[in-house]
Amino acid sequence: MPSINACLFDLDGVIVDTAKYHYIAWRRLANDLGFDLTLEQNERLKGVSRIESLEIILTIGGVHLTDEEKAEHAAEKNVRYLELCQQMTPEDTLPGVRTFIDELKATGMRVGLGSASKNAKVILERIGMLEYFDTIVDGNRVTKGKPDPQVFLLGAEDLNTSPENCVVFEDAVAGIQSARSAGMLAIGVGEKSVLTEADFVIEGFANFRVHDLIELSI
Ligand code: B16
Ligand code: MG
Repeated sequence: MPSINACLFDLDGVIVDTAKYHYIAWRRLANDLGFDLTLEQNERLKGVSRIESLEIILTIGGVHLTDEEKAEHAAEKNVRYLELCQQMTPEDTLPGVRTFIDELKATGMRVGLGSASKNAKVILERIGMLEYFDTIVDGNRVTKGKPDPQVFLLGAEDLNTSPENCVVFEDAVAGIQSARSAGMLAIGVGEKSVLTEADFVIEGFANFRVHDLIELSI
């Protein structure tokens, strides 16, 4: 297997648990439109862009809107989401991930962010990790969302490396598909039963160190 010299991290669900805030904001929107959104249905929104998430929700509720109405509702949801994110602090960083990235950087590994979120920089700022990444590819830079490989291919390009030398850490099915079609090693963060297409799955970074990554990638 080619040697790994770069790691690309998804944001929501890998670095920080923002899924709960996305859920609250989307659920309120669904309620405003007259239906409910379950936690199980919310799983389908992970890793998916804002507007595509709205399309999924409208299908769930059987609601038809004009493009203009969709844009208004997506903007409204984002205002609510950002309000909820105001309460985030560095304490909200998921266990072990900061130490893991520190350790990666100490070994000379390049580190990038690959997120579908247009709010990625605001979130990173709130948790004090804006300066951690050698590159940030977010929802403002991509034209094709996950499962398209674009987000991670741009990350590899920014880090002057090749896809086969990159590892991706992802919590969403769409993100694992994106990493795999980019030709990168895809490590799922979460449950094996959900992330079935990942090369490996880890529970999180609390018990995962750089030597574990090296073992997985050889
Ligand atoms: P925003 P990731 C994704 O981030 C989230 O998983 C997904 O639930 C969200 O809809 C998407 O970002 C867009 O987020 O509304 O902030 O632009 O997991 O790719 O880091
Ligand atoms: Mg995610």
